[in-house]
Amino acid sequence: MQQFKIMDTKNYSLDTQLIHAGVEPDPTTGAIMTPIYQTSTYVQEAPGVHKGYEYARTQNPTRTALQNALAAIEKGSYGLSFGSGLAATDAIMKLLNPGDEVIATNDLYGGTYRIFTKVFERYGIKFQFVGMSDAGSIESLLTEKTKMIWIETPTNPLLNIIDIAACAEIAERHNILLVVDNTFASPYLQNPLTLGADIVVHSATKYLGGHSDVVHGAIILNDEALHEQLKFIQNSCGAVPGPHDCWLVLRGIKTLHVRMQRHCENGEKVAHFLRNHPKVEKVYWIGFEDHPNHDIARKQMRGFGGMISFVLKGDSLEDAMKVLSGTKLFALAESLGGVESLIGHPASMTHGAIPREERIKNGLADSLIRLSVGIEDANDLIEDLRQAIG
Ligand code: P1T
Repeated sequence: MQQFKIMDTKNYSLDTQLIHAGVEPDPTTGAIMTPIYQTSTYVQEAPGVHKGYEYARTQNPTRTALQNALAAIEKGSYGLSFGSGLAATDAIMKLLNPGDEVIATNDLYGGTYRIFTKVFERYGIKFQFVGMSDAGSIESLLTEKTKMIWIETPTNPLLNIIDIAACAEIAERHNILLVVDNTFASPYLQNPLTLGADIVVHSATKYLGGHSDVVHGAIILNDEALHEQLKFIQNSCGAVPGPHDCWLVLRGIKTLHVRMQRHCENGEKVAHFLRNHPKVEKVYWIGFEDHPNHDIARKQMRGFGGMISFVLKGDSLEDAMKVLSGTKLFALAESLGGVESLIGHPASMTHGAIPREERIKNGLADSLIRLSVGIEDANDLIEDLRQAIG
């Protein structure tokens, strides 16, 4: 069998990389689309004599194509795919040892908070959750035991912006790892590795997949030794995705640029509509010039995305519930980043795992409504919100 030849896409723009990176016509048939290698094992000619593939937990050609594509579009050297975003997070945490400490942002996906506090704290890893709008304030919290800074930016669901380059500078000086969850931005809007981050993690379930039809996770990084460790964990712990799921993400990636452009356009229109609505108290959207870290968003991102949160005047949970049940186009569902618009209630849905006291302290109100603005017609989306808000 001929080996896969991977096209070197380094000199092409991101829009071209999204379509070609990692992907080559199938060497056996010329199929332009990477086949779904639905196999658990590969036949060897003699023990140890094989075509580079031994067992599908360890390697799968569909996964290899995706991992190479992920590395290219995140401007990294290596990509690793996992069965979910949280499986990728789990693998990163397994780099640590009992007694190690992690400084994590205090606004983050509820499932990430849950795996940190309910799983890894049991294994002796300590987490400190802190506001990071002023990245410089992290430094005073570091101890000899701190081994990792974990950030999401923009954060889920309050759309805080954290200065990646400033965090990377602190992490480098203290010889600790900076991990950036880049799910909300996607590689189209932000590339943390180019700003000095050590590891990028994605819930590829979201913008990368883009069609709400697959659960998937990804890690991208530059350091060879760290890649070897994570590849070892990927194979040893086995949270690998199936080839069909890899194929769905590969297909999603090909349209990331055109989808993200429309997510950004629609997000801007919906954010302004909400801000001007008399019944809306506050809109969280990173494109507003008075967003506390708007300048940092401008510096490190190429657009503002499709994620918006808001609270109604009066801060009434009952009114929020009416809006949540009243939209027709915005579907009431967990998740984000798909072509269709979603509406959600973080306090009871995506962030239900965070104790209420902790949530409120960090600014996540019971009445907060979160939108994942899709790529439908913006006027239809605005009309839907208008009739639901009343
Ligand atoms: O769902 P999964 O693919 O395991 O990804 C977890 C995850 C990680 N990081 C961020 C920033 C996320 O938003 C998520 C998943 N989030 C949702 C399901 C949600 O609706 O917010």
